[in-house]
Amino acid sequence: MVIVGDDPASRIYVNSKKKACAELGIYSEEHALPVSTTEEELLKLVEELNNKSDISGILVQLPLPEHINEENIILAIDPKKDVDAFHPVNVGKIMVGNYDFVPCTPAGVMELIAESGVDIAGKECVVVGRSNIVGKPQAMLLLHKNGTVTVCHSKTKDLKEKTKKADILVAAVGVPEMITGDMIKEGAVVIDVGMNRLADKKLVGDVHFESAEKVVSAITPVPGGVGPMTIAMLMKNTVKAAVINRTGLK
Ligand code: L34
Repeated sequence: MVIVGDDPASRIYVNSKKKACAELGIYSEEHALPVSTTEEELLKLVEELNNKSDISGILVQLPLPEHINEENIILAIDPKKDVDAFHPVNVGKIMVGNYDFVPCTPAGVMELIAESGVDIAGKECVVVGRSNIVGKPQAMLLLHKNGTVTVCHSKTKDLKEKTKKADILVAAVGVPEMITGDMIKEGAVVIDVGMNRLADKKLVGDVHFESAEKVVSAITPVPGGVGPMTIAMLMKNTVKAAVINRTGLK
């Protein structure tokens, strides 16, 4: 795990990842670098980790400080060690539908849906948000499970009209409590990927839980929903990476 700078949220997430590794008996090391780290220095560290045979997975916690180009760093990670599945090779594999690593947050959402016994095939799935980390891969994963997928974003006209049609609604916009109960279809399954810290330190999702709860058949809370699943899926990818890198088997 590589963390650059002192973003408090990133610190919490990386600590949780370290703890999960320890609990499972996965060896982990943390490389905490100062905010003044240059792109060149970070690239050098990634290269070193690429070449270390006892390291199966590399995770560079995002966001990175502004002076570092995230794309360059992601491109430098060996795709076989890319447990986030952010490298374009792994992104491409997801698009094609033949992949080793699934990005952790969308994978966690899929696991939640599957474990709840919800069948995705033929359902109206609406993803609100189109980030490379969540929205786009989420849409692909739902499509692979034969959902009818709509991706909404900041330029979408009449968002409510779209969300109201969703049997499965994934909110990944990053706007606190933006999706309210009146925007949700009766009986829908709602997955809240949002992780917004309000001024009073309260952590809320992208869904207004109190109004949504009255309408849905199932909904994930924040905290205690998608966040811990993200970490669980990272562990799954890491074990997979260890097997692939040591044996060449899948
Ligand atoms: N490289 N960067 C990389 N990989 C990732 O997979 C992430 N992400 C996102 C941010 N940057 C990343 C995470 O790890 C978001 N994320 C993440 C992971 C865990 C949790 C939230 C976001 C989590 O455990 N959330 C807790 C609450 C923690 C708190 O109190 O702040 C929850 O119960 O939702």
